[in-house]
Amino acid sequence: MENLFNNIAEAVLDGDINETQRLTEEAVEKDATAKEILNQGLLKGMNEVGVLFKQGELFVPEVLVSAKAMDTGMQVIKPLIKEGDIKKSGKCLFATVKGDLHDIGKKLVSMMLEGAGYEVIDLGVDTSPEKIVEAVKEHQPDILGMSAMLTTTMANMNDTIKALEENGLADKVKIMVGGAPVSPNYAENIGANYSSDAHSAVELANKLMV
Ligand code: B1M
Repeated sequence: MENLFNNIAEAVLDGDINETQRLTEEAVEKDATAKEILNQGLLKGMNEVGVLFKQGELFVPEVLVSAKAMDTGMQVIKPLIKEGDIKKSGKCLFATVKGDLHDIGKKLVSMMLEGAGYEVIDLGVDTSPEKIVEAVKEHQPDILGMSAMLTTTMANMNDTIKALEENGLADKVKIMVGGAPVSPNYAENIGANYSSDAHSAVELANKLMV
């Protein structure tokens, strides 16, 4: 099985969408768990993409194709994550903040929350504070989750919280933030709750819902 996981990682790194899908399906058929496929295959490949991107050995178009391959694999394991006894735990509204186009981490967090029984409404990427305010009014979620992957877009989380305050909505919704540049300190400073990954995001959501 280890070879198969390595091949999945390789397929993501190569941006080979069909191969990522085929190998992920093979791993599911062989009863690998969603966690194994993610950690030892899909995420391993994506992490390597991140390293090569940083070193300037991969460029945006290549990273985009790898992201698409990763997403295709995630769709294959989605039913596994959603298996189990699902009871409705609460409603979450998720968005990647304004100026930021990264959505893989947010999708993963959304998927895990859905697996834990939450209803998730995903507003997508590059979401302005105004759009989030409107969506909070419309959907009245229990939790608002914001994701940022760039140090330059993190501040838009704070702007969104301020916009919620101006509209009298800040105390009507629990706010969660996350993403690589976001720290527990930063979250605390802007009055939000922090979790570092998809697994702890579910734990945090459960805590916030009590
Ligand atoms: Co971008 N990018 N990127 N990129 N990209 C990073 C983030 C970067 C670290 C790469 C690097 O330099 N090493 C760097 C940011 C540096 C910084 O600001 N500190 C960077 C840069 C610079 C850029 C551009 C500016 C590059 C350019 O154009 N010159 C540009 C910006 C575009 C924009 O957003 N306006 C850009 C573009 C892109 C692509 C579009 C090509 C593509 C995104 C495609 C997509 O998402 N659909 C992309 C990608 C894929 C990456 C890397 C390689 C991978 C990100 C990823 O998906 N990781 C990334 C390098 C890296 O992270 N190693 C990089 C896998 C994912 C599962 O993890 O997103 O961390 P992650 O999510 C985790 C946690 O963070 C957490 O849980 C998730 C699951 O465990 N989490 C939450 C996330 N959100 C959460 C919310 C929560 C709770 C937890 O509650 C609400």
